[in-house]
Amino acid sequence: MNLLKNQVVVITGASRGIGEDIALLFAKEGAKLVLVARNPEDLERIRGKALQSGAEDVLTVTADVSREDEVDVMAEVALARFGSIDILVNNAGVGFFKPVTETTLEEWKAMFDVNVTGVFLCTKAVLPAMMEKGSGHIITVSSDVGRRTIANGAGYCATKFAVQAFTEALRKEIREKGIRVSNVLPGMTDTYFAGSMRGIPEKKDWLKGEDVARAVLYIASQPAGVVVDDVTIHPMIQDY
Ligand code: NJP
Repeated sequence: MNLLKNQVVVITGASRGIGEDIALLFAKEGAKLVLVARNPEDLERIRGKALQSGAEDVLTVTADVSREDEVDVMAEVALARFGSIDILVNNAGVGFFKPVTETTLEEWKAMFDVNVTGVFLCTKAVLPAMMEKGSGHIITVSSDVGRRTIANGAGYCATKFAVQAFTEALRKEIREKGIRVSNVLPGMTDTYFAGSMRGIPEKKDWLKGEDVARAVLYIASQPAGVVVDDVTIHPMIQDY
């Protein structure tokens, strides 16, 4: 279909789960991909699959999205290789699901470092080039619990509410610069990440990563001048 032909797309957390499925779907649409995560071996595996799926070019960058130095280098090498960044997909995320009394400060900080600071740093790193070009799209994989809360998810929900606030304010701030800001808010999705949750329904009802990826593609492939703000996607049966 080539919906993303000549589009340079940075995807964080691209080494498995939802990020992998976004990478492979975008590859089929002919995008040039920059795949980001901390584990280089996993990234290389996805790079091979993305090239087989039709990606025009694939660069992998090992980086921790919560580290400003590594994120800045990621943006620099992406720009050096491709000359521009058209779409940033902020997808990397971590979650610890347990009662507040059992949540350690380390876990709390890890969630805020990746889910909130990581989105801030990656967005900040790509914005100057987008502003110079006068176009771009920041798409963040938030969560349906960025708008509602669940028991045993207080810290995680707090990070996703924070991300919703950050991106909604950013949308107003950079609209005039020609840059779109969109969010996908998925419900339970069958990934490694979701394996860490407790007290939730049986896995059979969950979304697949590719369901979320299709929502991201829908957002990313709108004509210029059309902005999809938020897409909430969840399983038909979601009783948690
Ligand atoms: O998670 P998982 P999902 N720096 O664990 C990477 C949201 N979400 O695909 O760094 C850079 O399979 C990690 O790679 P590595 C969720 O909040 C999910 O389910 O090598 N990258 C891997 O590629 C998140 O925002 C559900 O460990 C880092 C990827 O992130 C997004 O969906 C429901 C990193 C995580 O893959 C993708 O999650 C919902 C770092 N510091 C929202 N830390 C759900 N699954 O049910 C991790 O509402 N990564």
